[in-house]
Amino acid sequence: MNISLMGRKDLQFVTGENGLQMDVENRRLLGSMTDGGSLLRTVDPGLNKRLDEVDFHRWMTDFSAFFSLLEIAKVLSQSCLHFIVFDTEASHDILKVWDGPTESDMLLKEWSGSSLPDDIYSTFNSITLQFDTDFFISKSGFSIQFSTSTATMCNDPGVPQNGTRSGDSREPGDTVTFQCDPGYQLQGTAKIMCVQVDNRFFWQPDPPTCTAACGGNLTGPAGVILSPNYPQPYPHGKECDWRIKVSPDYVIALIFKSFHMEPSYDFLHIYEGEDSNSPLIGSFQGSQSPERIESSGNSLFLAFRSDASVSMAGFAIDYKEKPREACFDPGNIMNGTRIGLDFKLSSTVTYHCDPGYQLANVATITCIIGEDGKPVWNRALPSCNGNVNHRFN
Ligand SMILES: [Ca+2]
Repeated sequence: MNISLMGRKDLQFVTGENGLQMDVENRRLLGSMTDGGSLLRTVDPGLNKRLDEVDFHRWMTDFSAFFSLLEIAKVLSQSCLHFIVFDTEASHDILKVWDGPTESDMLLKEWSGSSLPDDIYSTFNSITLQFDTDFFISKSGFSIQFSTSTATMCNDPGVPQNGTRSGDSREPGDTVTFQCDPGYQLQGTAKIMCVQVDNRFFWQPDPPTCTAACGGNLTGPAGVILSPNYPQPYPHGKECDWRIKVSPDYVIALIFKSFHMEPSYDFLHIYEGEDSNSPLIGSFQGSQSPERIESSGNSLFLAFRSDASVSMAGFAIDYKEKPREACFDPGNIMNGTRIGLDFKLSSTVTYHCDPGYQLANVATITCIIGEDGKPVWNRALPSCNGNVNHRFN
């Protein structure tokens, strides 16, 4: 099926309740189109006056493969597709969008599942949508708005999820750079340039994405470990290994920020050492993780294992190093200051409150050997309370 929408500037294509389907006998496309967003109607070539817009020959030819193609051609210069609704059977009912005709081989992107895609732009004067569905399970489908304009500069390259962008200029020759949030890895190139070729304006190379990778080697003094795809559910059947190694004479603390795994089937195993032959500290699953784990040596090995079904959001874990014979930096308190920068065993740190605030609890903490044989502060931090017997003049 091929629907050429000549010169239309705003048009929505909405699949029917049972997805996009074709009825050969009645020569009817089960799906609907809307003009301007309000009027939904089924494209029925037998009744519809827009017969000339539907290339029946292609439609019928391709029907045997249960294949549909919507081609929007002859727009001014570039098109923008804006998704209003998107819900298809993940991995089986797939929407593909090409820059130009399919023969151009320039696949912009493909989607399936239930996340709403971001806007997507063509750089040619046509854009092609192809929707492939299998014979099973139909979701509500998609609704897409499209608009066209004459390009004079590159499109907004967007900001990657879990990342940031520096630079706003989009003229030919301009560059913008991207950076990922801690724990995410840049897929692609950090710096891209706006390029003009004839009437086409496009970024080269394509803007990068930021993804939570499956495993890695971490050597910095601090960092973040995220389950693959975090905060989206982790993939099935994954084995991801992380090695953390900090300076000699330092130990590692893991601080669990979030932890959601399928109980009894998906695990995070943590080993005291460089690989899985080292002693196991613990195997964690479900939503029960320790608040914090501290190593005895300067390396930890984390092994994530997911089985073939059911996935959850996974985990976000901060790690940081500290000298072996010392407590962690205890931090500052609100409305107060501290004296003492030495966190070694038997060192003390003392807190003072700002004027107008009164100290609650004991002002001085001491680094001692805790019950687990590791250095720990002997008591909780004090706090500074405001408006205690405070008189307004
Ligand atoms: Ca699972």
